[in-house]
Amino acid sequence: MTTGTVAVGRVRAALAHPEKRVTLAFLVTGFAALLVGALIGPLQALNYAGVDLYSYVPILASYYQGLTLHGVLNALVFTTFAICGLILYLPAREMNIRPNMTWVWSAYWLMLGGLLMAGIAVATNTSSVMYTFYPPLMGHWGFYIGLTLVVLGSLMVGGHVIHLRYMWKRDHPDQATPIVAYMSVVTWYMWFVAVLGLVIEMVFFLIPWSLGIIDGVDPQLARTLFWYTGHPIVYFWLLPAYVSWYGLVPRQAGGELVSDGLARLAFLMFLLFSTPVGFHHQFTDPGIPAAWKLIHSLMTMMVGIPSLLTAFTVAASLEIGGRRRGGRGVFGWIPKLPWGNAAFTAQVLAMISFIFGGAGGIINASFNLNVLVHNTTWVPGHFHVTVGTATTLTFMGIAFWLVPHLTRKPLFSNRLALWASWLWFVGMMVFALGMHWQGLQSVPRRAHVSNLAENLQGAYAEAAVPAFVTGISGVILFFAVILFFTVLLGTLFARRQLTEAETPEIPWAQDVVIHNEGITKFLDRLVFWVAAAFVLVIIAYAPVLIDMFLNQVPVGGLRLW
Ligand code: HAS
Ligand code: CU
Repeated sequence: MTTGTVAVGRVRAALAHPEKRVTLAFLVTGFAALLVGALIGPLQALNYAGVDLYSYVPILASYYQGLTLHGVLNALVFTTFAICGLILYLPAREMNIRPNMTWVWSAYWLMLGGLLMAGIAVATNTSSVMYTFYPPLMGHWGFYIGLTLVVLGSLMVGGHVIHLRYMWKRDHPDQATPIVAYMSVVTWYMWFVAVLGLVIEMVFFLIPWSLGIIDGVDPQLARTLFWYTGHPIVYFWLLPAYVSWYGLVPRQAGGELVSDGLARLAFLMFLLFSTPVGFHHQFTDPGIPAAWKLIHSLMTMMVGIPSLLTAFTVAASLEIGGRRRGGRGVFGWIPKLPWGNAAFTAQVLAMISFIFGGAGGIINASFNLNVLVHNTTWVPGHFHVTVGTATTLTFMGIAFWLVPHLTRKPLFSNRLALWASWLWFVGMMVFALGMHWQGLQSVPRRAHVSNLAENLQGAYAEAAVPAFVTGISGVILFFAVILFFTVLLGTLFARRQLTEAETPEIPWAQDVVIHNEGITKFLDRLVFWVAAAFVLVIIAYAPVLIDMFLNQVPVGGLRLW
């Protein structure tokens, strides 16, 4: 083949799938945010081991500025950008419809503009308000408007994916939505239901407040609106990983998806139960009647069920793969899985971490146990094995095949990618061990414990062992970050182009046509299910929110940093 024909082939491929470039832009921007955010992480782990490195990092004015950057970039920015890439590209390819490029690029640029605004606000130390930005702490308006633009862009992408499914359904009235598209669209619908609280908080309260248009905000109302979105946002981070666990990983394992119906049911349950549970973040808040807290606690148990279904379906799907590869006996299929493939291994390690994340979550959600762990390091312990590993390590695993797929560049090194995945997994498990354990010793979260005031010296001496364990994890994770980004950048900047045959294809686990009949047809009536989700939300939130809106106690802003 001459260089000319190669070039023509490449141009044709790009024209056939122009959505590859926008997907890559979303992914790369997300991972760039993760690089900065994750590099701050080891400082925080070492903080808990009593090692204060903040004075050696002159660009960070305080522990709290570092923590805000870490949380905003990793949990809010990395996830949202990566998700907009993943669950735009996968459903569009599965349904074989080309997205409207002008629309999705506009969403991307809007989000990038928002990221720059919020990023500058935090980097210049005007907005060290953490990723929960509770009033009366007051950040710069650029922070709030920037984050709102990021959310708005994500809704543009989500709305478009919903529209693509609508077009697909029009052309295929006898078929059920293909499974990956189904899961993606349900995730976007869930996000639309979930985002309302945050949008109201930003548009009617925080933005006008930070601009000086209104004098005060009621902290209790703001917290409640925040957690209305703040819980389901964790499923917005998790469900795209589930899309891969159900829709792609079984194929990578050499197996298949064992149950299409259970997969759909699990996603529908997330649509219904993700949002009416936010009070489980506010069990210790005044102003919310205990009965409502208890109801949200019980609803949280409901939203645990689809994850238990997922554990069953995904494990069974992997088992088929392991047995097809020659595994025998009860556990003999496990060593037969393709552990040499980094794209696969990263995601299975992510699943294993989530067993612990889920167990901790159930403890958090228990009305009476929560008081033991709330506002201690237990909570960051929990969310580093959920969003920090189940989600992040899955996205890393996806990147190991998707970036070569999008760019036609070879993966820099599967071996290094395996090392990065294992180190991330081990580092996060050790971190979670240290943080959960310290939490049980009442060490507070979000505390600059390596720089305690004179009268508090030794206050957490009892937690010395888990504090040390946490510090070790920071060192392991530092190497994991370096290795992962070596692989990612090495892949992006590779000189060699893969041939068409060498380029990884999308590993669809299920490529059969599902007829739109019976229970599947019922599950496919998404507008009905969205309406049902709204009804549950109204029942769970209206009485308390109406009361809070009518009895506001606005307070002025504070800047404590
Ligand atoms: Fe959570 C706090 C309850 C899931 C993230 N959570 C947080 C915070 C974050 C977060 C960021 O009820 C802190 C917010 C803050 O800053 O204050 N969480 C839960 C519950 C679940 C849960 C019940 N959380 C998540 C997920 C997250 C996440 C997912 C991110 C992605 N969480 C809470 C509560 C709090 C909380 C309270 C407030 C605490 C407080 O006091 O402040 C459930 O969804 C968990 C269900 C999960 C399971 C596990 C299923 C296992 C699976 C893996 C199977 C493995 C396989 C591998 C197949 C039941 C699916 C097999 C492989 C082989 C090789 C054998
Ligand atoms: Cu929650």
